[in-house]
Amino acid sequence: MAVLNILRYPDSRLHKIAAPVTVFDEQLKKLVRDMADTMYAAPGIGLAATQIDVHRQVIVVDVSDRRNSLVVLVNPTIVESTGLSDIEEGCLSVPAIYELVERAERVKVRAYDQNGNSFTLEAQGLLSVCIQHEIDHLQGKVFVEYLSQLKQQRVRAKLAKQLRKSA
Ligand code: K1U
Ligand code: ZN
Repeated sequence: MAVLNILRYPDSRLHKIAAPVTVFDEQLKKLVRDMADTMYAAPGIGLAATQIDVHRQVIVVDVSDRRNSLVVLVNPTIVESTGLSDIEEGCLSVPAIYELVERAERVKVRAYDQNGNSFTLEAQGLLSVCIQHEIDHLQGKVFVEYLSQLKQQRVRAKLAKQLRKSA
């Protein structure tokens, strides 16, 4: 089991754009296992490789209550989105900040699993929002960057206070 360090906003490495995975090998399977361990330990319901400073298009998600329904998305692409969600988001890279961001209620995603098998997933509700949030991470975008400048200033002030407290 390997629980890895999660980058904290505003770390500039969170803005790197992830490259597509081209080789589905043992190293990729280990990355997926480590990401799942890190997500469950946090605890979180999703994690993008970007957040552990690995800039490859890999996401893990588990929104189940029993934490036993891991979804692995390699090179994910949203091919359809409909509706408007009203679910507040959190982020392991922005601890203790929860905000509403405009997201689609339902998405259809094409991706590969860790073995290189392609599949299509139709998601709604929390799973849909979480997948959109994680795909943003792969594109170097953190959810607070959708907020107004004023709200972003408040977030930065809160995070700085958290850091001072923990020092
Ligand atoms: O990407 C991340 O930082 C993970 C993030 C995913 C997410 C949560 C909510 C809406 C959109 C995306 C989290 O997991 S934050 C933690 C969290 O929401 C949670 C943790 C434990 C139990 C239930 C939820
Ligand atoms: Zn996040």
